[in-house]
Amino acid sequence: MEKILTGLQPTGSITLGNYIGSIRQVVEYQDKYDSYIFIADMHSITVPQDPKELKERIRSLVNIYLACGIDPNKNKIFIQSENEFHANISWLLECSTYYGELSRMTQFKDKSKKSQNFTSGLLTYPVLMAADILAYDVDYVPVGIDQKQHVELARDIAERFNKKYGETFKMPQPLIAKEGTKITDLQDPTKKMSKSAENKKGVIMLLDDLDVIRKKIMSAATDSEMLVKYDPENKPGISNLINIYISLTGKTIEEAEKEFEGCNYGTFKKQVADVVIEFVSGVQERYNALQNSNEVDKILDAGRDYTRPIAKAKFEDMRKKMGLGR
Ligand code: ATP
Ligand code: LTN
Repeated sequence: MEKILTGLQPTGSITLGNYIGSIRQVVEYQDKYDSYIFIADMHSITVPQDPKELKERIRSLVNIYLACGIDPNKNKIFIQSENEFHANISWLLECSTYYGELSRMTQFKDKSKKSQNFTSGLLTYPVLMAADILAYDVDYVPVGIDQKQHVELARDIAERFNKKYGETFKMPQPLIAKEGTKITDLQDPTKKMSKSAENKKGVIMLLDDLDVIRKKIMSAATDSEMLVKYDPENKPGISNLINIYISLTGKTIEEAEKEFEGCNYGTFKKQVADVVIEFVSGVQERYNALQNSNEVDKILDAGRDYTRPIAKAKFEDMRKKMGLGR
């Protein structure tokens, strides 16, 4: 079975956009691939974090994924910082990576522009990501398009290391999900629904209060027509609500348009809200049960214990080939 690995940063709350555009696909992958999922907590500290909040977000993120359908029997789920070999491998790889390569990364250029006092971790971030990937000889790395460049760098580093020290790493490939449905902001449907949006009125968080979700949907921006029709260009608000509706019901655009023929926008929004609330309340029920149990600790212990020896063996192999130690 081919292997995939993906890392999740424990920053911000998960939105309905994240679920429809990304988590759903990860849930599908678990039946096709030998899947590794980890919380990239060491990547998150490349920018300032509050320690107490970070700890809560790590547990919360694992529980959200489990509540959304990630099956711990089909995935190795672990926390990056609990497997110290990622950082060890990262250092060895840093010494096969050029400063110029890292300073040319788009994410680094964008993020370093925002502050004068950025850490060196922000620069070396992609090497730690390469270590995450190369430690397990994975075939594919499911990532958003913004992370593709980092996976390509991991390939360059792997190739360089293999050439210099002998065959050590498998070449990973980025797996960019088929154009997922982009969910837009309910208040400004020309913008992506984003967890870092300043105004949260247009953003549905999976952990939002159910009444708040209903209000957000009922006050979503629409248009002056009275026609439930899929036309993202001219009717972005209505088209976004249709996208949400069909994503959660599995219906087609045509079926949805037919169903709401002649409906006013209030009735249509109420139906969308019902569907979203039914989905979210199921997620929240499972999430709350997990938050109140120690099941997640067992899952994370098992993930850590499974992955540590694999990453350790890779580290030892590299160390030996590089002439380190006795
Ligand atoms: P930020 O506000 O920090 O940019 P975000 O909410 O946009 O965060 P990311 O962490 O950048 O989310 O993305 C995580 C995954 O969720 C990516 O695969 C991305 O494509 C997907 N995703 C995020 N927002 C949406 C959205 N509105 N519609 C569809 N997919 C989305
Ligand atoms: N950089 C990624 C998170 C991440 C990752 C990884 C993804 C860290 N290590 C390894 C895939 C493979 C992000 O910000 N989304």
